Amino acid sequence: MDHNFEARLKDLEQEYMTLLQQDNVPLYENNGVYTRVKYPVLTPRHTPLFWRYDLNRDTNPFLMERFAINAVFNAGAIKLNGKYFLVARVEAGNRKSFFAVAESENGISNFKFWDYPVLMPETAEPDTNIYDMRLVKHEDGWVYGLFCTERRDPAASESDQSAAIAQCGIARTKDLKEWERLADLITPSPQQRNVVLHPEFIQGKYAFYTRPQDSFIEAGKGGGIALGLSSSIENAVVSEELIIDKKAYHTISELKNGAGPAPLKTLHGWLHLAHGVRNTAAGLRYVLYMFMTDLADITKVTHKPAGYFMAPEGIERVGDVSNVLFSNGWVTDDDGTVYIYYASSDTRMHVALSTIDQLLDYVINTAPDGFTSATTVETLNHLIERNLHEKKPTPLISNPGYSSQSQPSLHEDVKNN
Ligand code: M1P
Repeated sequence: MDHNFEARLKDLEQEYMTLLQQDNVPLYENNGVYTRVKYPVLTPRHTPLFWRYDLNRDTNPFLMERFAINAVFNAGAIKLNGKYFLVARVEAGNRKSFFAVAESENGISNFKFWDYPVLMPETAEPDTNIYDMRLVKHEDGWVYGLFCTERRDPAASESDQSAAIAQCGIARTKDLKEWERLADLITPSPQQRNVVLHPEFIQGKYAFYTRPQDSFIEAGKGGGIALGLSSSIENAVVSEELIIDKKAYHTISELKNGAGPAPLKTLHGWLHLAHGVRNTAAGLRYVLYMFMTDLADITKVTHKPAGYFMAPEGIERVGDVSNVLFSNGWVTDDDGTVYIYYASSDTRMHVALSTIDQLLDYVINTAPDGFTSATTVETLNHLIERNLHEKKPTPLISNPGYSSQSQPSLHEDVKNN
């Protein structure tokens, strides 16, 4: 074995610098909706060497990895002071996750972790595991991070060491450095994951997208993405969860679904990105889908294209939990560019690029699910007919006032996300 400490360290440093300096490039993708970017934006190899190695020759003569990083995924995202920040779920080799901030100047390349991970304060009931932060700049002036806090189920028998209770942890910050932990969200549901804070007050209250869930994995009779209101954020209590986007038989979300990042406000409605889950012989399959809710009534889904928006492809299909795409962060630039940060297979982070105009066109003009094979053929035949026999295709769903050439741009400046 080569014990040449200095030479190995130089190699490690070189490899790390090359990775961080690698410029990312949008790939040519022809679906017209979004463009994937070539390289993952964060992986375990992006974590600093001084997290993984004891760099002291005396205490670590073999230059061994002393702290394993298993995965970097499911990052919340926000743009602050012109920079793009990801608050990633970093999973150590011991399966415990924690949050760490990485920043980039352009949102697609050179994401660099801050030296220290987030020191998340705890409530009186310590967290065993924390993960999947959704960041939102709320109109009350705070940046909130909502995340899943997981603890062992106190009712589980000694022989069952996997039963857990998931709940929503809430923390707030001004700078992503200092975090104030608030009380965990209380809801009627025994389990809670994928909770997202709406960026604006609704009827003077904080609005939470929740996912009522019966058990740790199964949503059970918890039927989909819900909305609930709380008058307090410091001691948030949602007493009623109204399902706004339910799971449905023989769809991409027949098993369960969950909200992604906080919705984006546009002139036409709130754009939502979410994940849908179905079971297959090969295990669960997680895909991303979109829908839009009404500006005046955020419980009302106005548009929902059939099927998925993005599904795992190529290398994305393989990882710790294969066949999973998951997104809990996106960022909008003032020019309408949307950076969709997504994780593949609970292993690494990627970004895809789109625009508010493209996403609106996709959501408004893609046919909804008719829930049967016959209605699917009907939708396809409608498109074929128009393509073969009409010179000027019209949108499937009319969108008065909207054209892809419209000036000014359709998106409203949403500076928080
Ligand atoms: O393993 C896939 C995902 O499973 C959970 O999501 P959900 O609660 O919707 O099933 C989460 O643990 C998530 O972190 C993970 O990516």
